[in-house]
Amino acid sequence: MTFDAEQFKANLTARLRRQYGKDISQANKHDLFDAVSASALEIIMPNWMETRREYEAKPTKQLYYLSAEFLMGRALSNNLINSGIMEQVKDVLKGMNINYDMIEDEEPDAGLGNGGLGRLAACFLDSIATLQYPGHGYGIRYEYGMFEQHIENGYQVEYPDNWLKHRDPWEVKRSDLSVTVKFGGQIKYGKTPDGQDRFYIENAEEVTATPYDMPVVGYGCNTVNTLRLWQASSPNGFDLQLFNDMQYHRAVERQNDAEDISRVLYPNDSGPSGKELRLRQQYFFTSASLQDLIHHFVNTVGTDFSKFPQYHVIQLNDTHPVVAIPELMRILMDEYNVGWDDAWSIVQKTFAYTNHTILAEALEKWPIDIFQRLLPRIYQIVEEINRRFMIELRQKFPEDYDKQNHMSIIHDGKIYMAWLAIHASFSVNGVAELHTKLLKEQELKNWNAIYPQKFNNKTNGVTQRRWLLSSNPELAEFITARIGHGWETDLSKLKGLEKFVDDEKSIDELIAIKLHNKERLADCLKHTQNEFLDPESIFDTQVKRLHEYKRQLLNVLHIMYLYNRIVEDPSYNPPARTFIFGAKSASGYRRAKQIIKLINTVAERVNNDRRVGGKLRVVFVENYRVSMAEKIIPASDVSEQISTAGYEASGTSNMKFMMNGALTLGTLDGANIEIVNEAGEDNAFIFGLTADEIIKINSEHSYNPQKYLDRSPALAKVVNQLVDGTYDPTGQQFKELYDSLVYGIEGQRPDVYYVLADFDSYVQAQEKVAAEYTDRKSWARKTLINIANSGKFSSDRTIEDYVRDIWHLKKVVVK
Ligand code: 26Q
Repeated sequence: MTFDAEQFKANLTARLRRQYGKDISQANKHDLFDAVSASALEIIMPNWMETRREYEAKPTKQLYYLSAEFLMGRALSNNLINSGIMEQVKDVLKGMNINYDMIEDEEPDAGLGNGGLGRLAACFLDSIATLQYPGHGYGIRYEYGMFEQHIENGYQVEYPDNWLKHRDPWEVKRSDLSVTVKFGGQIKYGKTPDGQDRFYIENAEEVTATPYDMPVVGYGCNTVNTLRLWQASSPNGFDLQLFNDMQYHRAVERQNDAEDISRVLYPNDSGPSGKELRLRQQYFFTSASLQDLIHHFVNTVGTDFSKFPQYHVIQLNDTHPVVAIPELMRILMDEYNVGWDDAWSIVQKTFAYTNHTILAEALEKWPIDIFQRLLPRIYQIVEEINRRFMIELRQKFPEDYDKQNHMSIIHDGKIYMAWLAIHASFSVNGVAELHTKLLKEQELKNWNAIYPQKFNNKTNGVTQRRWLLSSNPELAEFITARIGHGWETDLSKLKGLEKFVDDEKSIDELIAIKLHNKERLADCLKHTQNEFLDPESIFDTQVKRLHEYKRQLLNVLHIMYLYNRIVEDPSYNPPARTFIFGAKSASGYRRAKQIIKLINTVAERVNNDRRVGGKLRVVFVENYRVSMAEKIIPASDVSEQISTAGYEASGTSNMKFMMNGALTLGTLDGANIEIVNEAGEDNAFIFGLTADEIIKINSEHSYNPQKYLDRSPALAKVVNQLVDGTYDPTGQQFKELYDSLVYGIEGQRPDVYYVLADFDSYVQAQEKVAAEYTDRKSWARKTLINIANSGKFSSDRTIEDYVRDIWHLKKVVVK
C-alpha cells in the first residue's frame, strides 16, 4: 500500500477537528486512537473497494464462513501490520510526539465470542485474506460482547461489555443493504403476486437486519475481505399512536424487542439450550446472510440456481448457523420457485459443517414447540427433510428401530441440529486428529457408517501474524535475523531455526527475550491489578475458559500441594514459580465459579505467607481476553493443557504458546498430541490417562477415586483442605467441589473428570518441569525446538487444507 506521510497527518488532524473539535495538543488518547484508526482505514479503503470490484468483475467461487461468534480482539495493530504501514504510522506519530503504545491500549476488544470457536473464526479470516482467497465472514453485531469480568472478594462478578460506547472506527454501516427477516405468523398456500402457487407467511413479525462491514486485511497483499455483521432493528420504529397517547414505554417496546436480537452474546454454558432468543439470533443472522448472498448471486450470475454451488460454499461453524440449511431450501422454493429435488441437490453441494464438541449430549437441540412457533415454515421444511431421510434409513436398517429413532433429525420432542447438519452437508469435519477419530468411532459412529465420505479432519491453527509477529516483536526479530522473512506467510520455514539449537549466542538471546516479555507482563499487571511478579521465576500459565473438563482444579490442587510441602519442609527448595490463571466462567456455572474463588483464595494465602519466601506466587488475571492473551502468552514458560483426555476437541492456545516458546505440560488430548508429535516427547511434559484408557474405564464403570485418596496421603490432605477450614473457616465454601470429587453429587459419578486419577502423574510432570528449568540453557534449547516445529499450527496450513479438500477456491490476486 502506498503511504503518504503528509496525507496521513492531514487526515488525522482533519478527523480530530471534525469529530472532536480539537487539535493535536488538545486530543486525549481515545481521540487519537479514533483518528489514527480512521486515517488508517482511509488508506486501506482503496484496496477494500478494489477487492470487491475484482470479485464482482470475474465471478468465482466464494466462501462464506457463517459463525455466531467472531472473537476479533483489537484491530488497529493488526491492520497496520497486515497493510504494511505500521512503521510509517509510528514514525508520523513520533514526529508529532505521540506514543503509539499508549493509543493502542485505548482500543476495546471486539469480544464477540466466548473462546476457542470464536477466535478460530477470526484467525481463519486473517489467513483467508492473506492467502488471497475470496472468503468472507457473516455473523452478528452484538451490542454487548463477552462480559467484563471483575474479581470482587475472590468471586467473579460480570459487567456488561459496552464495547460500542464510543463509535467503532473500523465498521462501515451499509443501510443500503438492509434485509427483512420474518418470525412467526401463519403458513398459507396460494397465488403470490407473480401468479405462482407457493407457500408464504401471513402476519409475520418483521425485523430489519442491517449489515456493518469490517475490513479483513490480508498480510503482504492487496486483498481486503469483509466481515459482515448484522444488527437488528424494528422496520417500523416505535409506535407513534402509543407515543401520542403518552404510553412511552409501550411505544418503544416493539423497537426494543427487535433490537434485543442482536443485543448480547450468549455464554457457552447457559445450562440446557432452548432459549428462544438464542434461536432468534441464529435464524436472524443466517437468514440475513443467505438473502444477502442470493441477491448478490442473482445480480451477478442470474437466476439459474443450478449454478449456485459453483459460486458458493458455506462453512457452518458448529451447529449455531445450521438453521441456514432449511432457510436456503425455503428461499429457493418459496421465493424463486425451485422444486424440492433441485433445491435439495443445491443445498447438499453448498454446506459443510465443522464440529467443535466431542460430547453428543452437548450438541444443540431445539424443543419442537419453540422452533415451530418461531419458524413455522422452516419447521415444516425440516420435517420434510426428515421424512425423506427416514424412508432411506428404514430401507438401510429395516429392523433396527433404535438406530432409526436415534438418527432421526426429530425425536424425543426435539430437533437435533447436528443431525440436520451431517445429513445435509457434503463435508463434516473435526478440529484435531484425535477429535475426528473419536467422532467417527464413538459419538457419530452411526453417521460415519452411512456417510463415510463426508467425514474428514482439519486440525486447527492460529495466525502467526497476530500471535507471533504482532504480540512478540522481539522473538519475531530473532527469527527474521536467522532465517530471513517469509515465515510470516509460510510458517513451515521456522524449521530453519533448528540449525541454531546448539548456538550459544542464539540460546542466550532467546533467554533474554523471554525475560524481557516477562518483565513487560509484570509491569502491566503491576499497573492494572497491583500484582508483583518475579520475572526470574517460572511463569506457568493456564489461560482459557473455566470448565471442569479443562481441569483448572487439578492445577490449583497441585499448588495447594506445593504450598504444603514448602511449609512442612523449609529445606525444600524448588525453583521459584509463578502460577498464572486467566479464565471466565459462564455466569450460571456454579461449580466453575467456585473454582475461581478457590484459585483466588489459595492465591491470597500463598502470596501472603512469609514462609513461602518467593518460592511460589499465584496470580489470577482479571478479565482474560484476546488483548490480554497477547501479553501473557509471549511471557510464559509453561503452557498448561491439562484437560481430561478425549474432552478438548483441539485447543488453540496450546499452539500459540508453542510458537512463543513455552513448553507444553499436558495430557494426550486434542491437538496436544500433534504438538508433541512435531516437537518430540523430550521437549514437552506429558502426563495422565489417555483417551483410550478413559473410554475403557468409563465403559467398565470401574473408576474408584477413593483408591487414589487411600494411596496418596499428600493428595488426601489437599482434598481435605477444601473443607477442613484451612482455606475457609466455615468449611462450606468449597464443599461442593469436595463432594463432587469424593462422593459425586446431583446424580453424577464422583470425579467425573479424573482429577484424582491424574494427580500423581501431574505432580511428577511438574517435578520434571522444576528440575529441567534449573538448567536454563537446556530449557531454552527445548523452547527453540518447539518454535522451530510449530509451523504446522499456522491457520494458513489449516485454510489450505480446507481449500484443497472442501472449499475448492481459486486465489484472486488484487492489483
Ligand atoms: C450453545 C448453545 C447456546 C448458547 C451457547 C452455545 C455455545 C457457544 C459457544 C456452545 C459452545 C461454544 C463454544 C465452543 C468452543 O469454543 N469450542 C472450542 O472450539 C475450539 C476451536 O475448534 C477448540 O479448539 C476447543 O477444543 C473447543 O472447546
